[in-house]
Amino acid sequence: MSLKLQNGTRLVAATHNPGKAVEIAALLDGRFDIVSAGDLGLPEPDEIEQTFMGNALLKARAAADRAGLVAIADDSGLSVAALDGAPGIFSARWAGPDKDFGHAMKKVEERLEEVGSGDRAAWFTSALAVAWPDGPCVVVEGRVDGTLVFPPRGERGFGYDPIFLPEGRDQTFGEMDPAEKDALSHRARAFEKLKAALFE
Ligand code: ITT
Repeated sequence: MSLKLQNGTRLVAATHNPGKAVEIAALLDGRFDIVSAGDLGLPEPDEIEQTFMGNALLKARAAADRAGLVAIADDSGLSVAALDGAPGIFSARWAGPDKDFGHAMKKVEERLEEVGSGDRAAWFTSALAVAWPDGPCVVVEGRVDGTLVFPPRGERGFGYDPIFLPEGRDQTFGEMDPAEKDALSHRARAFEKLKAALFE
């Protein structure tokens, strides 16, 4: 079988995060016929793996097999150097059941105060996995480096965007135009690799 995805292929975007779904659709640039996991009523699998790539593969596999369609999943998160890479794969879980990222960003700030480090280096990672129903899986990873700022700045984007200042820029992901974030984000970098590998 061919591991190339033809334009117009029907794809499941295996995410229940609306902010991510918007970015995935923008980064795929109208190339595919996308249906979301939410629209199909697919359940959210437990993210039991220890890596971004492992969890991305798990989510893509679950959606592809359930839907009988090629699925694309993202597993991503914020890693803070002074916190030994936390929250990392636990980024969504730090926001609690209410998905309160104001709380999660506060927790990052408090943990940094606790460790007493002035190092504000951080990075976002995105692992993107594509799975064919009962078939193979491909996974790639992208990363963007930056520094953390407190208090949070900007209302755009989602998750930890308001505290993340990408390298060489003076606006946080929460302040910048979504198209600018999509030109340099971890997710965009992972998509570049996916495009090189899979898109016709
Ligand atoms: P799905 O698993 O349904 O896709 P999720 O939100 O649970 O949704 P993850 O397990 O991959 O997704 O968690 C990633 C978290 O990391 C996400 O909830 C955000 O808070 C954060 N994150 C990832 N990418 C981000 C970005 O571009 N900007 C800000 N925060 C981001």
